[in-house]
Parts: sequence; C-alpha cells; structure tokens
Amino acid sequence: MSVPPATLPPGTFPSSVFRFDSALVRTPARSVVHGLRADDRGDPSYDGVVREHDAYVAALRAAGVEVTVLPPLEAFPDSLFVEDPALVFAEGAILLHPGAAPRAGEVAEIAPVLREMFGTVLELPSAAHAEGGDVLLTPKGVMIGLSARTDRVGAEALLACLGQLGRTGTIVETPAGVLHFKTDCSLLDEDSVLSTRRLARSGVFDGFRQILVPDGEEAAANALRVNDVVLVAAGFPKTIAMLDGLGYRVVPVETTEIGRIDAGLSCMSLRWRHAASWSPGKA
Ligand code: CIR
Repeated sequence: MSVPPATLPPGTFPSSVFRFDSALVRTPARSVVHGLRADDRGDPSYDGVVREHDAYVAALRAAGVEVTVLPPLEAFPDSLFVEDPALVFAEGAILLHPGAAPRAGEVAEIAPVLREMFGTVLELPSAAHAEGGDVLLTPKGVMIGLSARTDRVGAEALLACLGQLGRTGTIVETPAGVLHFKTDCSLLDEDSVLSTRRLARSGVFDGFRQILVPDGEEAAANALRVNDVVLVAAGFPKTIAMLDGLGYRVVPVETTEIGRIDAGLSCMSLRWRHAASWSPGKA
C-alpha cells in the first residue's frame, strides 16, 4: 500500500469534515447477491452492483479523491460496505464491531489494511457493537446513532476511542426501524444537514440548517458530500432538483441494485484527508 501513515497530532484535526483526498473501497464479491436486507425486493444483480460500484469509484475520483480498491471477499457478501467495520480520520482509524453477526468477520479483514495505512489504529472492546453507518461526522463533533447495529456499550466505547484521537462526540437515537443513523441523514456543508422529516423531528439537528428530503424520497437522505460535490442517489429527482436549486453541485449516482440490500452512498467507502495534505487554515 503506497499511502504514508497519517501523523496529525490528536486534537489538531482538519477544520473541514467533507474535504477528502483518500478513500478505501472494496470490490463487490459475487456473493453480494446474498447481502443482508430488511425487506426482500429480490436479489441485486451482481453485474448491476459492479456497474454501480464502478460509477461510485469514478465519482469519488472525479471529486479529487485517490481511491484504493481492496479485493473482493466472497465469504462476506456485504463487505463492499467498508464504512461499517471501521472509522477513519486523519489522526487514526478505529476498528468497530458490526452488530450484524454475519458481518463481524469483516473487521479482521480490514484491520491489516488500516494498520498499514494509519499510524494509530484503535479497537472497540469485544462486548461493544457499533457500525460506521451510525456515525455522522460534523463540525460540531461526531454523532453516534443508537440502532439495531450500534448498542449503548458500543457507542460509549466509541466515544472513548474518539477521545483518544482528540475528538468529541454525542450519542443520539436513530428512528425505530431505520437501519443506520446515516440511512436518514448526511452532512451537506459545515452548517447544513440533509435529513428525513422523521429524524429531524427528533430535534437531533437543532443548531444546523436542516434540509428535508421530499416525502417519498426518504432513501435519498443518505447522500455524500465529497469536496465540492454532493453524490445523491440518481433515483430521487425531487431531492436532486432541490439540492441543485440550493446551489449544491449534485452528482447523481445509480443505487438501484445496492438499494436492494439496503445500501446508499456513504457506505461504500472510508474517506479521510491525509495529514500531509492538510495545514492550519486550509479548509
Ligand atoms: C447491511 O445490512 O449491513 C448491508 N446490506 C447494508 C449496509 C449499508 N451500510 C451503510 O449504509 N453504512
């Protein structure tokens, strides 16, 4: 792996939380057709997932991110969703423990990769469960949503790890029946979040400018701000038009097949801004 270790001292993290120069993704395995899902709307097609994944990687690269592509893991159908078994920051990485039992082994697969890339790699204790899909990075701190995948022990252990990296966080609730906290929201800029009405109603985003996805397009809430653009699932024209009208540079990305296994746009990458490309005052 050619990426040098991140060396930012704790507490001196970059001011922007959506400026990235590096990302890690994993090629979909053929077994992706057996990926976990809450409601069965039919298996995704392998070719379709590969096409959507390729387009996603291309969109990250076009946004100015250097993408490292890991090999597929046939034993783990959901392993292309690298966001869930780990968290990464310029200051270091944290190995998580997925609450979904079939995904637990993904951590041991990604651990050596992260140990090669990051100088500091922390780990949750074994009794703790947390998935990256429940973690939203904001300029006000890291929000950790409790869900069926992230329990309180996991969220508290994660807060402790974040503290070791010089970061702060808060524990919040995910609406009942929603897979992950970020299934229902994403950060659009330093002040603004895109959210479903049901999540915003909880008051969790008080203090942010809250932009609500139009009714019927709830699945569009899992967008992804990367540098100057916002990746938005292509199947949600009202959300795309709304964000476009608000001045965001929207890049539509097809998610029809990965959507069949409950995935959106944040879950297919781990993103960070390398310490070497950051200096104080640089956004
Ligand atoms: C799962 O249920 O774990 C996968 N089928 C989907 C994971 C999506 N992850 C994410 O949004 N962070």
